[in-house]
Amino acid sequence: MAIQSTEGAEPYDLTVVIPTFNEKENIGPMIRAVHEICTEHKIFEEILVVDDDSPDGTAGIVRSLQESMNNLELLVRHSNHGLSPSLYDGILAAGAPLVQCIDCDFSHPPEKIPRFYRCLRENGCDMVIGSRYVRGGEVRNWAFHREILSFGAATLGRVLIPHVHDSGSGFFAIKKAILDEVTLTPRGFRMGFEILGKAGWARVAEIPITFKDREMGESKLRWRILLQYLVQCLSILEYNLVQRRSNAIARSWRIYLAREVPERC
Ligand SMILES: Nc1nc2c(ncn2[C@@H]2O[C@H](COP(=O)(O)OP(=O)(O)OP(=O)(O)O)[C@@H](O)[C@H]2O)c(=O)[nH]1
Ligand SMILES: [Mg+2]
Repeated sequence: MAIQSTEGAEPYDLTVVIPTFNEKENIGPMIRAVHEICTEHKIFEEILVVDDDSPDGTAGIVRSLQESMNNLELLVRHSNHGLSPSLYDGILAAGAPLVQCIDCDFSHPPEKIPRFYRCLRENGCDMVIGSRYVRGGEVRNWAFHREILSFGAATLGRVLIPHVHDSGSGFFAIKKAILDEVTLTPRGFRMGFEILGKAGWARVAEIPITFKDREMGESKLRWRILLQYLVQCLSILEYNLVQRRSNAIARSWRIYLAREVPERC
């Protein structure tokens, strides 16, 4: 588990959660890229790698990097494998009040992290999403069927959370406090959507990103992820409309119908 800041030590500004499964080619360069950009922008970051016991030795690479980095933490999970459950465990274990999630395969540009951070820290946002579907955002090098599937899923997401264009993005940052008193059921690949659909956010901003397909390592995306997404949509509906434990859907529709200017960061 991530080490909480010990007494007397400087508290972290930001925890960067990197979920991994068989990312031996990418994990070292990604940790270095995150650390360099945070250092350049004077962000004191904790890097937390959440690995699902990858057979390719990803965790071993992190352990060897830990010898020279004391802000690098590793959480190895042995059960309930999956991307969203890993992100959730990472968020819960984060030592900082602000948490950034980023894929390990360089599909998400780490150089945007300082902008997410400023948005949370200075612009009063509760959640910031790296969006492929706002002006200035794009997807590069994806097969046509993936573009269609992703756009279709984003459109379905807008039925529930209409004021956000890319609710399925895995590149997002939150104030951890918005999860207080919230029961999340992480499943599939869309952890950000689970948070948008159930948590107590007030201001959400989207930052345009260029999403690049992975160059190294293997994709873990499977058809069952699509099924899990449909179940997740039902779970969010039930949480809002039957259990009445959140009014996130109503809040999002209110913002959308009022045509409130989207938050800019
Ligand atoms: N801990 C953990 N991480 C995972 C799991 N599945 C995927 N990941 C990580 O989550 C991130 C996104 O997974 P990807 O396989 O890149 O999924 P994708 O971006 O939708 O698809 P591709 O880029 O085509 O591979 C990467 O950092 C993966 O290593 C999992 O089951 N557990
Ligand atoms: Mg990827």
